[in-house]
Amino acid sequence: MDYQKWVEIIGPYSNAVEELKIKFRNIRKEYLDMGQHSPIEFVTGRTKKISSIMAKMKKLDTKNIEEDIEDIAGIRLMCQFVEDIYTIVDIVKKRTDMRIINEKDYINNSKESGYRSYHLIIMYPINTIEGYREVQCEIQIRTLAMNFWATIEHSLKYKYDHYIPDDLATRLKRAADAAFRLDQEMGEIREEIIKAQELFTEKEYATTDA
Ligand code: 0O2
Repeated sequence: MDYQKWVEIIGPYSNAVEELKIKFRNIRKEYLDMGQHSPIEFVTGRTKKISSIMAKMKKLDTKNIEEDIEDIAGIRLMCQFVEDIYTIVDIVKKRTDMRIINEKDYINNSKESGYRSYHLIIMYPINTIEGYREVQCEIQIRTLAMNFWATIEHSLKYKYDHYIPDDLATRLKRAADAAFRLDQEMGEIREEIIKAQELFTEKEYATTDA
């Protein structure tokens, strides 16, 4: 397939990513405007690289890009607390502008590697000059600790071409469990942290006004 064809395939997914980034950032803004803790700390998004799409097609032994590659459009939502992840899932479930077609709970069922995240596969409607259609998009929801671990593990996977040596993999697994214990500890003092953050924000405004 030539480059122009790839650009045409990826274009609608790129539109979806841009729109979804704005929508999730607005959810954060709404919470902050109401003086409340936001379950979304920050939002990132990307379209999958052509080389990664091709590698995944090979892995899945498919030629059907649009149906079988779920994460051409990918959104990542980072949270402070594990509880926030489920709040976001509920928010997405209630929205009328996106439709969940699959859910993967890698928090209660962590992957062999130690990977934890909550994945939602959604169908998202877009309007292009060619008309209306829906595109698949993967939303990964994770805590800051889960994100720290996944980012590091991802670069190691890249370095070792997906075959991380056993001793390193064991250490990574231990690190993933430690990150999860950190999340659990933070979860225990969640209310205390949120109150402190609210105070901190008020103080910041007071300083700005002065
Ligand atoms: P990239 O480079 O991030 O795009 P499966 O075959 O069922 O195990 P599948 O179908 O790829 O996996 O879906 P899954 O498990 O929901 O994973 C989709 C994405 O989740 C991955 O995309 C990663 O972004 C992330 N992910 C899943 N497992 C791991 C893991 O062990 N470590 C890290 N760091 N990320 C993970 P890609 O296309 O694999 O990679």
